[in-house]
Amino acid sequence: MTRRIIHIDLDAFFVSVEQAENPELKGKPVVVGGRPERRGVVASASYEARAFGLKAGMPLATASRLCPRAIFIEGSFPKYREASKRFMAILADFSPFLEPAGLDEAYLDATGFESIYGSTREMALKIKGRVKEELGLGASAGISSSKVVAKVASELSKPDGLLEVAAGDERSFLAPLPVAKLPGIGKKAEQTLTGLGINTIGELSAMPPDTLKRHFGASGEVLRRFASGTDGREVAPPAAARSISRETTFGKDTRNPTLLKATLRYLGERAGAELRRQGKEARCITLKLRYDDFTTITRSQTLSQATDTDQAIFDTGLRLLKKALSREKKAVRLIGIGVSRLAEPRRQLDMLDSSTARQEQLDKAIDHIRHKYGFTAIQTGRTLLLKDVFPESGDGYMLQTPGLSR
Ligand code: DCP
Ligand code: CA
Repeated sequence: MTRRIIHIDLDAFFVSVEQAENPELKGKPVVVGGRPERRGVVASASYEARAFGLKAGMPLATASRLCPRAIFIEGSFPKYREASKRFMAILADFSPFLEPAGLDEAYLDATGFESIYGSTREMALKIKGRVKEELGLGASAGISSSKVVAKVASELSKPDGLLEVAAGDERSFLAPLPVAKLPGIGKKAEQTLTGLGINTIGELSAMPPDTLKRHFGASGEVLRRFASGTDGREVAPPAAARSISRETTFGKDTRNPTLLKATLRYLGERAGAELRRQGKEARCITLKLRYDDFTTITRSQTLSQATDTDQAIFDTGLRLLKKALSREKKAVRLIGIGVSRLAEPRRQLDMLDSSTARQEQLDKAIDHIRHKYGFTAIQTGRTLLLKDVFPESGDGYMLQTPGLSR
């Protein structure tokens, strides 16, 4: 029996959340990403704004030039995360075989659900209806026998669309589409293919496997299978994250060590909070810096013992930062910190030395307060000065870009 998979993706997600909250924004060119005079890029553009050529990733200044009457909104990540949670909760009501693939998209395995909803199409329509009714958001859905074809179909049906590809039609559905529509084909692969005279997915599916292997290595075979509409990947909950990181771009490049340290402390606390929320500990701490000339460095340190305390994350990050600042005098554009080599805690409580135990208790108490009253409800002395640098939302500082402000 062929599978029935639904791929569902919210239309202009960040913008739609803003429009649902403020109906005056509906039907207008709206951009989430920040004020056009600020640095940064478009995170999400309404379809009205896209008519002017605006799209995600475009510098805000360019966007405002192309469409001067567009409405620019800073955006608020906690709000989008909340909407995402509610979206996923609706989907989970329809099928337990649910695989989130980002904040605003997911795959559902709907095989065998026809008897409940009449048809997969009916099921997808019901999902769209509930998302509209309960969240005020538009969604597009693709239905097919595999994940890759379902995703292409939902994308093609946007906005507010629904497109079903019948079993057996997968290959002919994909064949006329440009190769860039195939998931897995980025800008570079597209150029390579164009260079080889391959423009459509159909042409790609007919390429000799050897040629594909020469240009794309092992992924060549995957591309060829995807292009012929063959994709056996199961709908499965995603594996646990292998690392957690937080980063931000400064409004103005900086050499101020106090500001750099305070921001590092704040980002480290955000990463630490997520680490503890997942009940994990980390063995490796990584610092990331991007300088004013866009050169980017990362420096990592492996710890002798896994940790989940803010203090240990910060201490290690600070050591790496001091070393980097002593070596390089360029101004810093972006700073980030990450924790990796994650593992479940294995130690016995009584084996902890008492200072670590105190740290862990402190973090636990702070997490609790933050969960109840927002991230900046309680702050370490070091991060307080960020008040003058970053605007605050209900749940922490608003960093650039909103997508990374968690
Ligand atoms: N996003 C971002 N920066 C990007 C791309 C996306 O911050 N370069 C965020 C904002 C988007 C959300 O992720 O609203 C979802 O990304 P999508 O690619 O699904 O884009 P949209 O939902 O905005 O539009 P579409 O209707 O094309 O799905
Ligand atoms: Ca989307």
